[in-house]
Parts: sequence; C-alpha cells; structure tokens
Amino acid sequence: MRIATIARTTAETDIAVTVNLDGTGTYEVSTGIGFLDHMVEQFSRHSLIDVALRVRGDLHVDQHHTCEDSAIALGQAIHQALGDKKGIARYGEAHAPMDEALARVALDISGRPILVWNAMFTQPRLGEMDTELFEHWFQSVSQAAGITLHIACLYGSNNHHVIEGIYKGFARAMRQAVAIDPRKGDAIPSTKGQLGG
Ligand SMILES: [Mn+2]
Repeated sequence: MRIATIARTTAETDIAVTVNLDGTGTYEVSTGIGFLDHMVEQFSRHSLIDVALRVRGDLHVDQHHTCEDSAIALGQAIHQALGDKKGIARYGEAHAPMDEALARVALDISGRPILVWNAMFTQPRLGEMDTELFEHWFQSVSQAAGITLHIACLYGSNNHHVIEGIYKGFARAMRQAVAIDPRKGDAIPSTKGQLGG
C-alpha cells in the first residue's frame, strides 16, 4: 500500500498528514486557513491522492509557518509513500483551464527538487490568505517530495481562478506521475537505477 503518515511538531506548528497515493480523492483538510484548505482539497480531488491534513499553526504571528510547514509535511508524506518509486510513470504534465485562466504544470519526480514559477497575482490576499505564500507553498512541497516542478499561468485575470487552475494542474500532473505503469514492471524509471537525485 502506498500510504504514509507524517507527524511534524515544532514550536511554530503541529501537523499530522496522511496520504494514500492510490486513493479516490477523499480528503479531510483543516489548516486553519480556509483558502489553503480549499486548494489542498482541489489537489486531493483531482490527483485522486487521499489527503488527511490537520494543522495547528501559529496563525497569531502570520500564515507563513502554517503554509510552509503543511507543504513540507505533505511533501514528506508523498515522498515516503512513493518508497523506492518502482514502476512509477515519473513524469506528469497538465494544462488546467479555470474559466478565463489557463495554468500549465510540468513535473518530474526526479529526486532533484526545484521550482520554476511563472505566475503573478494582482491581489495581496485571497480570502484571508496572502497570495505571496502560494509560490512558497509549491517551493516547499517540491523540496520535501523531491519534485522538479515547473508552473506557469499562461493567462488569466481572476486571481482565484489563476491559483485554482495551478492547483488543479499540479493535481492532474501528480496523478500521472505517481501512477504505476504496468509496462515498467518493477523497474525504477531511470537509467541511473535510482531516483534519489
Ligand atoms: Mn474556488
């Protein structure tokens, strides 16, 4: 079973997350930031990765630690659930339209984390969430899960649509990349024989 649970407690946040890579898109998300919950729920629903995420963060300071640490924990859980990565498709890509906005996400579960981010927001906040934190969220998840992650918003004017398209594109691309390709059998999809970076 490709399931993993991470518990992560620091002076700033207390987090429990469980993922099932072979799930059905069932989620239970509570970060204390309503808009972030909405985005992680989109990720689960469209990747078909089950996500149970509970965060108690220092929101009296600001949203930074809650946002960053929840992405790290989610990334660690994905990394752990992938195990030795035998048989995975490894690559994923998606164009995700959200009304007038179009997001493009291309990724490689390579073990070499990097985020290339080409998206901008014209509003400082969505709901109560600071829009500058979205890039940081993807940076953190990429780092923790070992994903080469390229994200672009090709166009779009409504900030809610832009970020929702990005999360849905990430979800669709992850669904492809973590899928087991039956033609690969037990092979690790790298000529190096490992996907550790
Ligand atoms: Mn929405």
